[in-house]
Amino acid sequence: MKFFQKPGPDQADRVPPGQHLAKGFPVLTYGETPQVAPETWTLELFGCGANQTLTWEDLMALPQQDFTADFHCVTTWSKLDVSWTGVSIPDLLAQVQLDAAATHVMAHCYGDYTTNLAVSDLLRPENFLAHTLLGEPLPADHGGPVRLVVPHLYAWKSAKWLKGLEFMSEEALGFWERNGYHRRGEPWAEERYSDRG
Ligand SMILES: Nc1nc2c(c(=O)[nH]1)N[C@H]1C(S)=C(S)[C@@H](COP(=O)(O)O)O[C@H]1N2
Ligand SMILES: [Mo]
Repeated sequence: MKFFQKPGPDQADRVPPGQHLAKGFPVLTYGETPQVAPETWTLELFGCGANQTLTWEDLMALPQQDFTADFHCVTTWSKLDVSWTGVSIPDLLAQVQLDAAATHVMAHCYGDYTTNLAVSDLLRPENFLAHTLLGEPLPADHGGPVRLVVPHLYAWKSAKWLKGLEFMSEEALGFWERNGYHRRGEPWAEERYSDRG
């Protein structure tokens, strides 16, 4: 069986260095897959002036958009043009009055995975919370009911089963970042591993 395809000429310039195109859409999860029903899902926005809990209904009441984005896993597979539906991060945070001190964020997940981002890397219009993948409810193994998607960074930043965004005035490291992965993870610069000794 062949797991990787050679990118065509039109796709080659969209595949970052050291990456290969995956067939299908692999699932990459550390540990068990949490089972979270939309009715019980909540998202806490907290820290540095944020103080809000969103339910599924609240999320659905926000502007809904289709997003097409490339997806790059640090284990070297990439998938181009994944189509999702959800809510952009600027729309999600429109009502949140963040302190000027809020420079970093920790994404918290059901199942206790965490990943860290700079606020400037989170607050981009191409970032979003996804609840739909290819027109179907986001499957549990891909992070349903709701995941974060941050296309410009390696996919370990795209937290599945998202349950919280914690705003912070200094950087803290998430799960993979404490275990050797790069604090930022930009695929075109191949920011795969931490340079801390
Ligand atoms: N909560 C949680 N989010 C996670 C992970 C995880 O193990 N737990 N794995 C990350 C990694 S390493 C990748 S590559 C992508 C994989 O997403 P997929 O399983 O939908 O392909 O999810 C990221 N988000
Ligand atoms: Mo990954």
